[in-house]
Amino acid sequence: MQNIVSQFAIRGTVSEIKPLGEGLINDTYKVTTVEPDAPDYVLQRINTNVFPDADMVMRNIKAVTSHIRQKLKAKGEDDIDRKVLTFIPSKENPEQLYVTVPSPSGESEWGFWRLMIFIPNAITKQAVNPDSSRAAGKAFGNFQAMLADIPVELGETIKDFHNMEFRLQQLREVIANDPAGRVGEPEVQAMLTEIDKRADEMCKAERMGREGILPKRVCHCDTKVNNMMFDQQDNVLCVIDLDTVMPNFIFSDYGDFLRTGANRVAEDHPNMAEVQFDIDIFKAFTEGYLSSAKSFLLPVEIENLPYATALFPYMQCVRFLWDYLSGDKYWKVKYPNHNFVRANNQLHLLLSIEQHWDEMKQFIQSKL
Ligand code: GN1
Ligand code: MG
Repeated sequence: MQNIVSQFAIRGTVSEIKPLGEGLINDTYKVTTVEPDAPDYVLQRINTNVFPDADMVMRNIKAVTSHIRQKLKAKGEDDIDRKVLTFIPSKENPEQLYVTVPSPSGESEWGFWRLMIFIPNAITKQAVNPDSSRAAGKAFGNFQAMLADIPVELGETIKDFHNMEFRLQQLREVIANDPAGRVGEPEVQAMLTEIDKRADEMCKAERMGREGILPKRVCHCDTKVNNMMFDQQDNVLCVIDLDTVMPNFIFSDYGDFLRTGANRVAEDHPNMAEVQFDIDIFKAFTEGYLSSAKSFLLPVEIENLPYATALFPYMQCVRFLWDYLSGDKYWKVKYPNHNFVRANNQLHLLLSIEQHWDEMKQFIQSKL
């Protein structure tokens, strides 16, 4: 690993490299340096099963981070290195923000690695309260606002990632093949009935996109609570985990945050009675988001924020169920029906959200 780090244009002498965080997709390490004035770094191997075009991922990230950096400078912000991620170029090619490493046995590439500056004195959270939700809403709105005029077209790093029609199609295919022999389970059938009932309504974003009334904008597309860094005073520093940054409907960022932030329990909590939508978190996040995003959002986007709130638990239910029926190939599982429990949790979150339509709509109106 020392060897990999030495292929990047770093400052300082490496003293230690050890695993960092609990990410389920990429492998992450903290690289500590000896000199007090040299930064520490975060080394990551990109999971090319999930992100087949790692070069595209890094080109997107380069465009996004340099654009945000310019914006922060223009605004006269201080401490910019803590407010946007800084990726270190390879020594061999200063234009390239990753290095490739051959496998130990030499026959193929072992991995795409990248290195970024470690942001000191920052924390991530697994859960939010109304204050941190408001701050998060504002930060994701700002993130979209800063990227509204990015001069390059970003690539789609995972094709059809948040395309609801595609996710339902994937589910239908796995039902037809039933590779794990799980389709006949009564609980699965009951869930499929709930999914079918809502399928048409939930695909409306794709239809509006085709009709040309709903734009795609640069979005983060993985706005889970833990993809944001806070300082010790609970101010948002920056948004991290930029692999999925790509053009999408703004519903992605708004809806996916609420899916994790406004669930009273974790996304795999097994007691369905405790899966509840927290309307206070919804209100705080929405208030923060609208404060920074309402200047560029179209009426059709604002009107459909309650739909976005429902869409993401629905989509995640479909995706977890798809993986359960596939035989657990995508998400790591800790016990045999873990993916089914996750899917059921998301369905119950959706049912709870559906109890709050009017309240959500009224609240949004009151903030315009
Ligand atoms: C994955 O990598 P992570 O844990 O932030 C997934 C998201 C899902 C999430 C569910 C690339 O996110 O789309 O919402 O799991 N990311 C990818 O926990 O599939
Ligand atoms: Mg993450």
